[in-house]
Amino acid sequence: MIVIFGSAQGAPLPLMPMPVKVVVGNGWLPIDSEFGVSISGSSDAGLRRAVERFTARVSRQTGIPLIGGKAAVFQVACREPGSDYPALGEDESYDLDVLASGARLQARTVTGVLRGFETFLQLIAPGPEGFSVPVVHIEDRPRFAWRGLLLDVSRHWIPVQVVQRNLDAMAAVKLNVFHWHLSDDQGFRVESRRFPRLHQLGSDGNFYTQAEVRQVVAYALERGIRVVPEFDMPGHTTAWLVGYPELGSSPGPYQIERKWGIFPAVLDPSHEATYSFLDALIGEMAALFPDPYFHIGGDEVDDAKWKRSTSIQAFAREHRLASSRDLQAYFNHRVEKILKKHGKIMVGWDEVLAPGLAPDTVIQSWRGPASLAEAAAKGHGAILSFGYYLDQLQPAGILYGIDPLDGPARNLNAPDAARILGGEACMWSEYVSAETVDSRIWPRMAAIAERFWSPPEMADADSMYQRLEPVSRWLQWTGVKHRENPELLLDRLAGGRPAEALHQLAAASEALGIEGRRDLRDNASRIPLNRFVDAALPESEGARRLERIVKRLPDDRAALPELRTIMAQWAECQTGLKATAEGNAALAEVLPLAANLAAVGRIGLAALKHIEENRPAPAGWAAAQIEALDRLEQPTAQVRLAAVRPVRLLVLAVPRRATAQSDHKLLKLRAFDAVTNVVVTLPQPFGTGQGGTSGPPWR
Ligand code: TNX
Repeated sequence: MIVIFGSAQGAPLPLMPMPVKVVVGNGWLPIDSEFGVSISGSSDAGLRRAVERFTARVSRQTGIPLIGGKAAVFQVACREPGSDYPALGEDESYDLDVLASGARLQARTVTGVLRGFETFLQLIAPGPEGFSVPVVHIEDRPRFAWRGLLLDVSRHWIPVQVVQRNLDAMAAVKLNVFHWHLSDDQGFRVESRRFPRLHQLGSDGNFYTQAEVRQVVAYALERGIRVVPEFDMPGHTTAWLVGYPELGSSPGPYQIERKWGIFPAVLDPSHEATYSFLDALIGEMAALFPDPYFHIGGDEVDDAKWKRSTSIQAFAREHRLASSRDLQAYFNHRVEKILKKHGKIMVGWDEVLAPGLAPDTVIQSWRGPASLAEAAAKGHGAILSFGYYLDQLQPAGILYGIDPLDGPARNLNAPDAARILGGEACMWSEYVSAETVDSRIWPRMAAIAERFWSPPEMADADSMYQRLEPVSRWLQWTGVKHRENPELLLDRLAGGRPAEALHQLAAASEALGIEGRRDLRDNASRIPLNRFVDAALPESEGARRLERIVKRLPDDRAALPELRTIMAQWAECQTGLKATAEGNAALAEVLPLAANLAAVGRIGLAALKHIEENRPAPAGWAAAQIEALDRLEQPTAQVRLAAVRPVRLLVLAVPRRATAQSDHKLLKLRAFDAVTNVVVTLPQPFGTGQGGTSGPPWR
């Protein structure tokens, strides 16, 4: 395998996921109004629609209305007709050749063509002669067959339109599984005609009609994305029991949960009526979702109600089910049979792994690489989600560093390792709304998509970050609002007043993830997600750019004026914000943060002065600044100041005289931080090896 990536200018091509093989040549293929696509080989309606969408996107990205004419500019050769539905493990490979005179895309399947189109679209850029694509030869295929995104639409409602734009962005980075987490304690989100009280009483009116479900499934399949529905059971079922309390392990009545956490509502596994209900419901849902895989959740079952019920305990004794685990295994076994009857293969979280589980059941691992490897070693298909929890808002570099085949999976023999099908990032929506979800998924999801698609050697975080920024901007053309909505949220907070300082402050900040927002666990679903933290991004592009610049000091002094401008802006932030924030309750919590940024800016200015004048700082100065920066980095208003990181590097770049002993120690420690760039404290690996009822430590 050869991976040559780069462009004539030396910057890496903004491709993500990076293809298996990229050979860049000389010259460009111009895109003008005569750009057109011809299809040879197999050509069916699905492929023709894909071509239409593709040309519309070329037009959208360039602003050039395409009138066609030179139909042969882009030749697409697809060897096989499209399938009715994308299959797990289907051939997604493609070859793309771009010459100055025209381009050619070859693939066996329509899905391969779709993947190739996205690569081509990522390559379009304005060049010396107008919009063009570099001359290039690309060969590409995915590393893993299962490359997914879980979207929780229960904790916060996510309307169809938002789902669809995220499907477009998923397809753009070659993801192929949309895991739709459709029910949980806070909402049952699909219309059920068999059991209408599920959506009528369990959703606050926020549910997808069956027509909408079909629409989304069709939308996804046109983009080469499978839709795997999840109906979480037997726990996480409060919303079901509001309308059907008789299915519960205690009499009820039940109400939709308004909080976040793990709740006692749990289906009664001892009751035949539970299984006839599930048979009818699964039958109804199986007909809506063509995918052969059907997710039953199975996570985090609180067994208190089982233990307290005399009838359930009697049932357990009668069936020799010694523990709650056994009881859940019995339940899973029954559900698995129902799924089989309706032509479905079961998928479940780690907790469903138990002796006697049907061998084709796929395990999705949230507990970690050990349980992933265990599932694979026991003969099950396995998907890694541990480490890819988007709701923790970790930087892309951390997510990128996690590989489904790392850790214990390395010790698996080849057939066992082959059962690790891939991974899924999880967008749990406790602290995410329809407005903010795009910015919590993108662009970080693109880095994970590269992990799932590209060869494992493609692991250099610097290269990833260099490409992530252009890819993030490009993703806007797919329709996702990860950059647009946060700006709007800030303007809303400013209420029409000038908001420059507020935008600067947001650009210098990073929102805390789920662990940092625990104070909102109660009354949670009714608290609007319209604060500064909701507008702040998980990761600051600006801070990262500054870090890169500062790391080039003192050799590259050309950047000093720009650094000074930014530090001065920061130093002014508090003053700037005051006028915007006056009499505005929503911004009150942001003022101390602005004061902190101003302090960071002042430290930066002082450091720059030393650097510019090449004047050593007095003994103890650097250590004192580092200590101050540590304090300024402590979260305020549920965000962390990313601005601290480049300024810390700046302080370390200040020339020093023979340093006092205490300085030495401190600076050595800090320099280590700066080099490894460990900017967040990683949360403890959660749930590793623990029972089903205890959740991650932050819950
Ligand atoms: C755990 S891991 C959950 C979800 C929560 C999430 C919050 C798993 C299968 N369940 O119910 O939303 O943590 O991060």
